[in-house]
This record gives sequence, structure tokens and C-alpha cells, in this order.
Amino acid sequence: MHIDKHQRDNHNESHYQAHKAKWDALKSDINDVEGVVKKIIDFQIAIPSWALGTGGTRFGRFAGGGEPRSLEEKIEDIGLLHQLNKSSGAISLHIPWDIPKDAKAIKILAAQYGLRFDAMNSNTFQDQKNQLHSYKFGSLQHVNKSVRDQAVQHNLEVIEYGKQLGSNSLTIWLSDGSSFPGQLNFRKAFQNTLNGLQQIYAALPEDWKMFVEYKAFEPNFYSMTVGDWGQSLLYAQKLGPKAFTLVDLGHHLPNANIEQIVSLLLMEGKLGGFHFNDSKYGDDDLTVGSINPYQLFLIFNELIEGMDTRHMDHATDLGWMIDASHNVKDPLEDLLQSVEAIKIAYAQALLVNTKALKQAQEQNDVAQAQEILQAAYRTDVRALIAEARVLAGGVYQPLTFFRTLKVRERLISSRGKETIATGL
Ligand code: LRH
Ligand code: MN
Repeated sequence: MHIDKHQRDNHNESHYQAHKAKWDALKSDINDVEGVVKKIIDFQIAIPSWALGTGGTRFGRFAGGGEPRSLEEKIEDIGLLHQLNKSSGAISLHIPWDIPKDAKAIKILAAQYGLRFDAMNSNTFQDQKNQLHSYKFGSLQHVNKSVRDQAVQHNLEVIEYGKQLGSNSLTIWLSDGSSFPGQLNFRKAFQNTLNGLQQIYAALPEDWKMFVEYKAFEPNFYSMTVGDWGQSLLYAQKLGPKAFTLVDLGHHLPNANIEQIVSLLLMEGKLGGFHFNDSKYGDDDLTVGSINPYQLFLIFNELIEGMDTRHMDHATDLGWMIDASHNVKDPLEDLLQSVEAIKIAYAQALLVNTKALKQAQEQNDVAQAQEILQAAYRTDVRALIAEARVLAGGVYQPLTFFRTLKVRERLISSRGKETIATGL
């Protein structure tokens, strides 16, 4: 869906005065405000192709209607988000859920919406129709070489699709593990998995990266063969300079200190990117910043400290991706809120007085350190995000405008109420 320029301009005109008042008040407190606004504009977040429909659980799935029926319609939906927030300029595809039948046409369609292809995702956690060997007992870890070879082959096919689309990274999340003590030889499972990853690594084009995504549990509930940041780091270090870890915020045990994990992975130069979402219990895949926005701010505070220490480019040197599942919200509204929450956390972290914080840390002035951090966290930066968004050609209030345009109603009338999108 292409948004009419006049409708966009009418929306922005009607919101300008309210915005100007807030922005004028905020910008006077921001050092190097042009630099901060540019960083916000350049910060693009990849939208998962598997999260444009309604998600569900084993207990039920309540489709909302108007869901994309093809990869083309998924690109149109992400294109719509990007027109509204000018911050969703990339797609992360999942294979085989989103096999590009005509890669050239898909690439052209995405380019028409200003979209590029971020990390490709392989899938050896489900058995496809007429698949020779089952992944019931794992894929790269499997005791049978024929199953392991099949999984390696699949990842090589995913790389080929990515090359056709201009992607330059592969995310490997393995559901491999065990659900009962005694079921698995952990060392053999690790070595089989490493061997498989090495074969895939060897097939990576020169400029590609491999992201090894870890997860503490589910669908296995006793051990996961890439179960935490330490195991993922071990694989990435043994694989080589193109291999990195991927931090999915929902893949940690309760109360894990994710910001410390991020700081240390950055220190080792082995942090590859993120799957942003939020959770209260397990891998809940909820809207980013909906449960624990302070944790997200603390993660971005460590990211900026670590990336600036390594002179990394905030916009391009790490993979910024959402991985969420929408059980009760409209998928597109959920994604608009998630992108907004990520940009708010990034902007607040950019406002941290790092010089004063270092000083407080050097003087063990714990109370002052908290004051400095929370002064930034308690800054309402929404006018800054809105200013950057409109300067980039977006709208002041994406969610409001999405509803004003009656996008969901229009999608239901053009696609139908019962359409089901591929994905989780
Ligand atoms: C696993 C995961 C992984 C994806 C899947 C859709 O929980 O986070 O990143 O492959 O969700
Ligand atoms: Mn994930």
C-alpha cells in the first residue's frame, strides 16, 4: 500500500504545533542536537517476515484478518511501516516460510519501498513435506550423519537465496537439544554442531557474517545445544572472524543480566546483533519495551559505551532486528510500537552524560551514577524521535495515522478475513 503524500502532509500539519512545543522544550537540553537527530534517522530496524501475521500458542491462534498471503504482500506491509516511521528499512527473511520464487522481482519490489534484505534465517527446527530425514532429535547435533548433512545442505540453499537478494548475513537458530537427562551426549552434540557450522561457515561469501543465536529452553526443556551466550561465543570463536553471537532478548533464563552479556560480547568483538522483543517469563516474544523498558535502555547504554569504545558505526556494524509474535495485537500496530520503543531506548542512551558517569564510577559514587543514568532514562524523547521521523519523510504519529488510514480494514477488504501468513 502506497501512502498518499497529501494525506501524510495533512496528518503532519495537524500535529505540527503540538510537536513544536514539545520539541522546542526538549532540544535545548540536547548537546550536538543535529548529530543526535542524524543518528536517530540512520538507525534502521529489520522487520521479521515471519511476524506480519497473527501468532499463536499451542492453546490457540486468533487470526485478525487481512494477513499477507505471499512474500510480495509481506514486503508491501513492511513498505507501509517504513513509509510511516522511516525506521523499518530492512526485511529479515525466514526460509522456507518465505522462499523468493523470483528473487529479481522481489528485490525490485523491496527497493520500490526503500527496503533491503537483512539477515537470512534458516529453519532446521521443522520437518518440511517430502523431507527425507526428520529433525525430531535435532539437526546439526544429530547422531545420524545423513540428518546433519541435510541440515548443512539447507543452510547452503539459504545462503544462495540471500546472495540473490543482496543479504550479507545468515542467522542460525538451532532448536537442537534434549528434553530428558541421559538423552544426549553433550560433548558429541557440541562437536557435531560445530562441525556442521564449520561446513556452513566455509560456504559463506567473503563479506558475509554468520549469527549463532542461543536460547535457554524450548522446544527442548532439559538442554539446548546452543543454550546460552557462553556456548554461542565458544562456537563463534572456534568458527572464525565471520561468526558472531546473536542476542534474542527472550532467550535468557529469568533475571539474566543481558546488558552485562552485551557489554562482554562487544568487548570480545563477537556481538553480531539482536532479536528485539520483550518478555516477563519465557520466550514470550512480546512488544519491545512493553514489559521491561528500563532493561532495554540499560542494554543500549552498554551498546553505545561498547560501540564507541571500538569506534563502531551505530547504524551498520550490528544487526538490529525484531523477532516478535503477535497473539492479541494487530501485527502492524505491534511492529510500529516495537520500532518506536527501540528508538526511544537508543535516543535516551545517547543522552547519557558518559563523562560524568565515568567520573562517578571512578569515585564509586553509586548514587550519582544512578542519578546520571536515570536522568537520561526519565527524559521523554518522543519529540526527538518524531522530529527525526518527519525530517526523514515519515509522520509524527505512525500508530494514529495507521488507524486514520483504516489500513487493517482496507487489508481485510482486499485480502479477506481468513488469510493466514506463513511464519510462527
Ligand atoms: C526461536 C527464534 C528464532 C527464529 C524463530 C522464529 O525462538 O527466536 O530466532 O528462527 O524464533
Ligand atoms: Mn529470535
